[in-house]
Amino acid sequence: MRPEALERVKLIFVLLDTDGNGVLEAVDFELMADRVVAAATGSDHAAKDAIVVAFRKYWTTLETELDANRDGAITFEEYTACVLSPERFDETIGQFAEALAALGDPDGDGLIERPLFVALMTAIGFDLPNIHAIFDVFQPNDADRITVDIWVEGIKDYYLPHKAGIAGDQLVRIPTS
Ligand SMILES: [Ca+2]
Ligand SMILES: [Ca+2]
Ligand SMILES: [Ca+2]
Repeated sequence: MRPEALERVKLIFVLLDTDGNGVLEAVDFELMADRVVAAATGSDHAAKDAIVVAFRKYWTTLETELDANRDGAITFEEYTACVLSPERFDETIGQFAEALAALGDPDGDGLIERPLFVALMTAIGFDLPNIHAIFDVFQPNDADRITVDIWVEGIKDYYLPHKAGIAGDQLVRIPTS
């Protein structure tokens, strides 16, 4: 695994542990879904339901694949096994990526404005300077909008252990400016 990928895995574990008790459990994904839905201003019920479903599938996939001792909680040690067989998570991450990016585009024009992107990423727990850094790497147009497609691909890349030098690395680095 690339060291950049390990840093990404560490960060996402900390963020997914929404209640901060040190392990991932079903409740973390319910809390996270609530926070993201609350930030999804302008989205309709179908789009909000889709992200709730995606977060629940995210949890059930992790539980099925990674809860080695079957205690209903995933430790960081258990979680890191996800990088050994990333293909088992492709479908789940893909569904999550599509549902999240859709919340960024409530008017369906395929473009995401920076303020809504910031709101959604803040709800997940990323730091503001990192959120702006990744938005800039996603090549916003003159109206400061990125495409839904580039965000979906960025989310998928984030989870791939062999990837380095990708947009998602902006979320784990300390911005210098
Ligand atoms: Ca937790
Ligand atoms: Ca466990
Ligand atoms: Ca839009």
